[in-house]
This record gives sequence, structure tokens and C-alpha cells, in this order.
Amino acid sequence: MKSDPIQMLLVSGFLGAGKTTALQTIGERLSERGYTVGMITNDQARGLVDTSVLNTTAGRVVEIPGGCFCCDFEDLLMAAHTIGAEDVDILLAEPVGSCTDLVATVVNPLQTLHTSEFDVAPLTVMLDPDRVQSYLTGGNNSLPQEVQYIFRMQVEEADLILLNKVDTLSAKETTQIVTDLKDRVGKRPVIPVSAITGDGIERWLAALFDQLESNEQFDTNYRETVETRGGALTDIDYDTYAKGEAELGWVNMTVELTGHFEVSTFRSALITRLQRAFSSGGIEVAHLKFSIAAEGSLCHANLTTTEGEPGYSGPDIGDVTDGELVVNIRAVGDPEAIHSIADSSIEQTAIAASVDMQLKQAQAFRPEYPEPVHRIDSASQTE
Ligand SMILES: Nc1nc2c(ncn2[C@@H]2O[C@H](COP(=O)(O)OP(=O)(O)O)[C@@H](O)[C@H]2O)c(=O)[nH]1
Ligand SMILES: [Mg+2]
Repeated sequence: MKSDPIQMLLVSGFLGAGKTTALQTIGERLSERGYTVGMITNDQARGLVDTSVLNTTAGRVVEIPGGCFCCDFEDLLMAAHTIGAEDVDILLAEPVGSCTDLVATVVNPLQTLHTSEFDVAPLTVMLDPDRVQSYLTGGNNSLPQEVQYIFRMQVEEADLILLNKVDTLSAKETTQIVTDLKDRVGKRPVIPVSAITGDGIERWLAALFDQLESNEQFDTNYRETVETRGGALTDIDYDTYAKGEAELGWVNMTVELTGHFEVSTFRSALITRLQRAFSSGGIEVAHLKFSIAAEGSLCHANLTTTEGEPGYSGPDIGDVTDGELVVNIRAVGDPEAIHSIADSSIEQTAIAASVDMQLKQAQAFRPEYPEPVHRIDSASQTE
């Protein structure tokens, strides 16, 4: 089964679109089919919730902390080599949700400078239904113009588009959004999926692995060919892109919780408090996630818009003594203000639960101006 070069699959998309969830879902499906799967998670800081999510699944996981694939291309290569040395067949990688221009800065460099090592699958871009509706209609968008610009660029460079979270939509709504998206993106496939229920996932895999010999393993009822690729963005304005990234404050915190508490109660109390605080502070959440690890188990809470429904995942851990809380917040606003809201929300939740909290580490920053190591417009060009 070992394939050489390594198949590499990048799943892009805005913060909170469902990339990590989708990688976990297809990681499991590919492992079941006998593939050895590796994963590269990535963010702009340490203490990522994502890696702890993926670590609980089968497969090899390497985290690239402190940067994005395009600006830390060498780290990406090193991570790929580390995992590749373990006889991996398929490497799944999640770029940072506020990154774009990935075809020129990651896909083409891998294809042209490392041809014999990697075969990069069509670039998948995942979309969240709420955000896509604002994108399609141009109205009711809680994100600043420059952040919307990043979203638009992500869609433009996609080879394959997934409308995710269709389990939250009616069949009629799904059809409508898919039709509207198809009108925008020409011949590129738009596949409705649910990374959580698994709906549409086989259809996505069939499209991705269309050129693989092992394609017969995938559901050919849904054979979908990626005829037209989005290609490298030709007119991306890096100043606007950088401004969009800099609109976002990134906050990561690791907190030790000491005392006796019930995990689910603490989790919902904390997400409610955070949500209320961001709402009253007028701060738009792009993606807020936290994990609580206690007594060998791990569970999560997520928020992908300030006013949205919180999502919960992981086991019901029950009553515990002591735990570790890891918080990652990406929101539109000043990082210090976001940090201080998070800090006081955690503190109040801990006091209410009679738990002591101790901050182990915290970071609050804005992403820097993106400066990709490589930028190659065409897969047949070598810079
Ligand atoms: N309802 C629903 N929620 C989803 C789906 N996929 C992801 N989510 C939720 O969306 C939130 C963000 O998901 P995540 O995978 O972390 O997004 P990422 O930032 O793109 O990696 C989490 O609460 C997920 O549980 C889906 O198919 N349906
Ligand atoms: Mg993620």
C-alpha cells in the first residue's frame, strides 16, 4: 500500500470552518482502509487545542508551532520528513485559518521543488454556512472588510469546495447555498458535507483521490472530477491580506485548575461567560476553543461566531480533582483586551466552582505581515 511519493492533502478554510474535525474524520476513514495517516497541525502559537484533539486519534501528529506553512515552509518540510520517515501513505495538513495564497506559497513549491517527495492533492477549502451566506449576499457580515477579503481569496484559490456543517441546514437551504456557490466558482466542485456526521465525506474522498490507483476503494457512485483548479491567485494584495490578519487578536492560555469540579458544568459555565463577555464587549469571535484535560480524558468547547451556539465534544468526564484548561481564541479586536476578557471569565468561573486557577502560560498577539518563503505562480514554473 505504501505510496511513494507521499500524498499530501491540505485542508484550508476560515477559522472555525471545521478543518480539524474533517481531518479527524477522514483520518479515521483512511486508517480503516489500511492507509497510514500522518497529520500536521499548525497555528501561530504553542499550547494548541487542535493537536490535543488529533493526538487522541490514530495517526502520527506533528505540530508546527509559532508560524504558518507559507512563512515557515522549512518547518513544514521538516515536519513532513519526520512523519514521512514513518512510512506514511497520506499526510493531512491544516493551514492556519487566516492564511491564504496557499497554492502559490505551499502547493506549488511542494510540487515543483520537491516533486519526487510529495504529490499534493487538489486544495480543499471548507466553508461554514453562516460565513458563506454573508459572503454570497455581501450583507450582514460581522467581519471587517479585510478579513472578508481573506475569506474571498480562500474561496478563489480552492480546487474543491466543501460546504460544511450541512447537518445544521435543511435540505432546501443546502441546495440553495450549493447552487449559489456553484454560480460563483465555475466548474470547481462544491460538495455539501458534515464533518461531524460524515455526510458527503465519501464523495469528497472520491474527488480527492480521483487520480489514485486505489480510487476503487472510494465510493464511485459519487465520482466527481476536479477538472478545473483554482490555481495560484494572480492579483492578491498582500497589504490587504496582512491588514485582515492583523485585525485578528490571537490569545492562547494554559491554566491549571486545582480542586474538585464537575467538568461539563465547568465547561458550559465558562463558554457562557466568555460568550457573554465578548458579546457585551462588541468583539466578534472568529474561533474560540478550549479543552479541559482531567484524569486522562479530554473534552472541548467551541464557538465560531460570537452569537452562535456553542459546540461541545469529547466524553462526559464527570467529577474530577484537578485539570488543565487550554484556551485558543481568534477574534476581531485588540489581543490584550481579548486576553483580559478571557482571563476574568476563567477567574469568575473558577471562583464560582470553588476551584483554584493558576495561569501556566499565556500569549496575546496579532499575526505578523505574511512573508512567504516561496511564491510560485504556476506549477510548471520554478520560481
Ligand atoms: N454542526 C456541525 N459542527 C461542526 C462540523 N464540523 C465542525 N463543526 C464544529 O465547528 C467548530 C469548529 O471546528 P474545527 O474543526 O475546530 O474548525 P477549524 O478551525 O476549521 O479547524 C467545532 O465546534 C466543531 O465541532 C459539522 O459538520 N457540523
Ligand atoms: Mg483547526
